Amino acid sequence: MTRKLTYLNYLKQDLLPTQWCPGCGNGIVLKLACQSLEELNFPKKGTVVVSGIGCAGRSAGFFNLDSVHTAHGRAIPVAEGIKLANEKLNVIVISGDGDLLGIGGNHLLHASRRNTDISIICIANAIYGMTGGQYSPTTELGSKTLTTPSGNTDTPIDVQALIKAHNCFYARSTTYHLKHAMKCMVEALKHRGLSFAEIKTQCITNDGRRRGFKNGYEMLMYYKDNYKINNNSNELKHNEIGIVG
Ligand SMILES: Cc1ncc(C[n+]2csc(CCOP(=O)(O)OP(=O)(O)O)c2C)c(N)n1
Ligand SMILES: [Mg+2]
Repeated sequence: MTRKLTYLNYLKQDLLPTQWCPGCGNGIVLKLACQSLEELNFPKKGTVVVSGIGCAGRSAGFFNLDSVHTAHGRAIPVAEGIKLANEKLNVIVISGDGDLLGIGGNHLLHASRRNTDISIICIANAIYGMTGGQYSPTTELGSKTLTTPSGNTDTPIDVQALIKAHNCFYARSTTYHLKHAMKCMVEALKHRGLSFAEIKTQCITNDGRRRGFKNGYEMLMYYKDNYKINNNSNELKHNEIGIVG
């Protein structure tokens, strides 16, 4: 059987393998994003990827098309600027939960008010991975991290509610649900206006190991067992993944 590997055209193959840790989910998101670009036949010359800072923020550099590695938290305003300068471009942000919802949270809030036509893929590992595992705005209540050794007591951001408050596109998936995650990305990329695909992604090195997971595989099995697909609802429950549009 011949495998279709043309999605690799969207990657700088000479940079592979990535520098991400063994068991990290970022490569899964990167591959699915490339496959989504291929599915939609996005032109390499008409597409730009923007990332902020963090492990997830390294994503932009791997794409074999124009990309920008911005300052921490600033991927969204840079993407908005690119779109304003040339509205014909497909402008995609790929970055981490800390970058997009923590330091960059204010930009997300206001970009969603403007409904800027950009697609945002959030690598949501619920941790500040690159800097050692400090808790992030999406860390679950009770979760043990470097900075919450007795368990997180801060309510995580309700990302769905934030995005839907301004009637933008929201989808949620995980790195276990490969076809579903790709569908979320494809629909987010097709959407006109601001779209946000939150992909729950495992970080074994600086998150999972503190929570008792032995390896990335166990974290994927956690996603498998704990997230159910619901594509027929306008509002996803905490343990549901789906496209709410
Ligand atoms: C202005 C600024 N503040 C803090 C940092 C340190 N810093 C680098 S990456 C990072 C966290 C990134 O977290 P996230 O976006 O979730 O990405 P991940 O590493 O988890 O993929 C922080 C706080 C920085 N580089 N710049
Ligand atoms: Mg993170």
